[in-house]
Amino acid sequence: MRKRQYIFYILLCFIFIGTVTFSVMSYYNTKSFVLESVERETDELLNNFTVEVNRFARERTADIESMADHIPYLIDRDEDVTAFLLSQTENVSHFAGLGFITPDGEVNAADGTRFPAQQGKSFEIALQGDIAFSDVYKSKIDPTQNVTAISVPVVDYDGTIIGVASGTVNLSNLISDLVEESNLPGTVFLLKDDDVLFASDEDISFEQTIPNSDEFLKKTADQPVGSWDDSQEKLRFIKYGSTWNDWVVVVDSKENEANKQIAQSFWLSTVLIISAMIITLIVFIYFNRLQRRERMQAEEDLLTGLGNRTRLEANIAKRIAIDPHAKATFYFIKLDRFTNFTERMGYYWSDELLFAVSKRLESIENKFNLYRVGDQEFIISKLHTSLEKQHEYALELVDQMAQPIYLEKRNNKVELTASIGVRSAIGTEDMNIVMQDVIYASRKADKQGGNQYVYVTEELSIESQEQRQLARELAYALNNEEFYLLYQPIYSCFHDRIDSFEALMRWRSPTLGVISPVKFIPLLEESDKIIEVGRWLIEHVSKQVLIWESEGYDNFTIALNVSTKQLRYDDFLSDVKQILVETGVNPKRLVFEVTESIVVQDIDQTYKVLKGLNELGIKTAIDDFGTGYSSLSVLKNLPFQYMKLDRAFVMEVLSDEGVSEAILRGLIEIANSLNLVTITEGVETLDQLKVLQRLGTDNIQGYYFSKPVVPEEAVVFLEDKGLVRG
Ligand code: G
Ligand code: G
Ligand code: MN
Repeated sequence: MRKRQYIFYILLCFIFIGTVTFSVMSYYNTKSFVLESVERETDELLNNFTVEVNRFARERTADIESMADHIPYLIDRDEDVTAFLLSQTENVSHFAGLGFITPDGEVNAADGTRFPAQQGKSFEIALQGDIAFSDVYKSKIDPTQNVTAISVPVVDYDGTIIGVASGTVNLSNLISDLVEESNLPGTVFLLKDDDVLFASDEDISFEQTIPNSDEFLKKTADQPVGSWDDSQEKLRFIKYGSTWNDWVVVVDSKENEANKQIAQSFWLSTVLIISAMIITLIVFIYFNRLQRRERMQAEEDLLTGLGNRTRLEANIAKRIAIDPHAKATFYFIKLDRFTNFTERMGYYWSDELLFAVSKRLESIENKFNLYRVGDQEFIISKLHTSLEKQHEYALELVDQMAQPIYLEKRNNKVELTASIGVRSAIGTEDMNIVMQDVIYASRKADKQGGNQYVYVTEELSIESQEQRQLARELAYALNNEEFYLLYQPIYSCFHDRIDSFEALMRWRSPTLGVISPVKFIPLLEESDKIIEVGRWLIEHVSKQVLIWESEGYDNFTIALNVSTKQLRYDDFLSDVKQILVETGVNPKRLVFEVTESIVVQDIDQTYKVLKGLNELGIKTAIDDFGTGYSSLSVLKNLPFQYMKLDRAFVMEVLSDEGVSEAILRGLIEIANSLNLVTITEGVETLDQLKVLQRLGTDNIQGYYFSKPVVPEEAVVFLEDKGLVRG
């Protein structure tokens, strides 16, 4: 479960990271690809421009040179030169103007006009025999044009220079044409000596494009070809190149169409990442919900839909995490005798009933505070209220649970009650102990008859813990041989001597000391250990009989106590039979005592067992008679041979003005008429003894003769005769 969860989250993370990485990479790839191609295009463009400019200049220079070759033939007649120039103008349309400059500096233009040469310096150079290129100037013929003059010396046959052939060219026009052809995205500038002579877009000035133009110009002067880094904008290339006669072409790719591609890629990546995020989030939420639902189901009781113990623990843990000192009160509700109902009605109807009970509880308490923690066990966990309110609430619960429950499908009412344990606790307390305490309290309420609540006080909590410790230690007592028996002598009035004993169990715990059976017998019964311990007891007593017999005593019996659980145990009789066979003890030496309060619970069953014991030769006694709630008919219907009169009557026989005496007399009379031998318990003084003797009891047991003692001490009593005289 945990592992699966981790794998899932890791996978989800991988997918998410993968998608994001892919998107980012794809964006950067596209970007660098686009940038590269834009740069390449810009480079190509620049290259084209410079190559074209250079070619153009070469061709025009060649044009002028061939003109210069011709002129000596025509030189004698001015008109012929002018006509030739005119014809050349028509031939080579690339010139803004053509002319022949005489050595004295007069320009004979193709259109027949004459004027002094404007570009004296280049004229001078040409007159010296070199080809010269002028600065840029405004054309005389068409002042809107900025032109450059190409001057070539005209050499006569004899080698003398007779003038200069000159043509003016407009590079701006050339670049402008090229720009139109190239579909340039961006701007092209043509610079010559600090001047911007051409811009492909009139709306964009050179200063706008390159703010620090001085630096730029310096760079172009140092380095004929290069790029200008404008760090402000990454998606832009500014490249420049120098051409013929120090013209500089600048290409700015700012408006490149390809930039859109980058933007597109950017958006695509963004959309991808956002989608991945949303999908991851949705999957995550979905999975989380699924898990929560799974967890909720695992924390829910199928039958009632209430939370189960797991949820209770989780909720307690949550509450403690928020506030370790938070106080809460727990009400542990156990339905009384519910197993009886299940046995009688079967699982179907007991489920129906449990469901109805859960609905009843929901009518009292918010569902979130309600848990079903066992078959017929519920817990209400409430925030702490005053002690008074807790008691009020517990009482209300008892009341509500005692209201008959109507089962619609069956159309009948079921009478139910509950035993409730209540305890409040703060978060820092050990919840295990808290739960054990409320369960203990509920069981106590059950033992006290059910249909009530028991509040866990500090003392009760200690008692509950002691009981648990006792139970833990008791589990090993039998194997560790910590049980032993004491024997209390019983005096026979008729024989005037001790002729029987009652075997009484003791437990010596290594940690807790000697413990009374009043404390540990109920615990043994709860854990069913009483069956095993009971077998041990019968066996042990049988062996004691054999020992005493082997020592020569043959005038005694030993009584032992049989508990409810033992008596109800299916194999009880066969166990007893087996012990008789194995030890070979004479059953006539044994008396089994059964306390009055338990024989009434299931008379038929008790009858069978008692009868069975008698058939084996074992006598039976009804113990503690007179204080239980049995009716006298029990005596009529059950096969007893002895009646043990409860200690309570003897205790008050001298102090309650004859009441106890009257009851004892009556009981002894009944026993006599039913042929039951009487044993009166609890005689501690001679005065008590005398009253009992007068009343005619058959046997007497009590401290007057002896407390329960070890077998070696007990057996000595068999030798004494004439214990009581007078
Ligand atoms: O000996 P003492 O007074 O502590 O005995 C207390 C109670 O424990 C008595 O009611 C007695 O019947 C019961 N008891 C003592 N020994 C045994 C025993 O071996 N088996 C059962 N079932 N009860 C015993
Ligand atoms: O329930 P049952 O009868 O088994 O109980 C017997 C118990 O009564 C024994 O544990 C024994 O210790 C106790 N007992 C026997 N005689 C006397 C007596 O004279 N006084 C008191 N207080 N207890 C006695
Ligand atoms: Mn007894």
